[in-house]
Amino acid sequence: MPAAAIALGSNLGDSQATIEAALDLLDHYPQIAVTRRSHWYRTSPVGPPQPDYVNGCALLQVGLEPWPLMQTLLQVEVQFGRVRQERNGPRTLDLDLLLFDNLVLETPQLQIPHPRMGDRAFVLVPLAEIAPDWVDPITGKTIGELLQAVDCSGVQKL
Ligand code: PH2
Ligand code: MG
Ligand code: MG
Repeated sequence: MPAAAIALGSNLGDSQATIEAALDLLDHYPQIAVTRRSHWYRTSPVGPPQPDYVNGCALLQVGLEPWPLMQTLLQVEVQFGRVRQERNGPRTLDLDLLLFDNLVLETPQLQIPHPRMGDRAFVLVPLAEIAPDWVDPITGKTIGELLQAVDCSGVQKL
């Protein structure tokens, strides 16, 4: 079964409870198994001024193609009250598909690896905890190597 890596984030409501409940819900889908979870981190917001985020990452084994998996993630966001407003603005739940095996996918609806993964410490710190040796198929670097190039000062373990 293919492996996928996802990022979870929230900065509205009870963020930690939301991302934990979202992972539990994903694990109950018959085609999805959550195999690893990172710790949760409090992170400084990137983008417009807004509350701090709680962020983390998880690894999944999936019996779904990338686009159906992405649609499932979007459905779960909506179930947890996600309303799409300002770009990069506050949200109750954000589920981003980061990696899918060693696939590179460039479509208008979905890009894999996630295009901003490599410069976001709030993604790389938790991802390096659970998948330090996963090779980014674009740069050929491991997640651990990508992490060394970013400033992690805004990311604190909860
Ligand atoms: N997500 C964004 C924009 N900015 N900042 C932090 N700290 N964490 C996030 O998850 C985040 C963000 C858009 O998805
Ligand atoms: Mg995001
Ligand atoms: Mg998103």
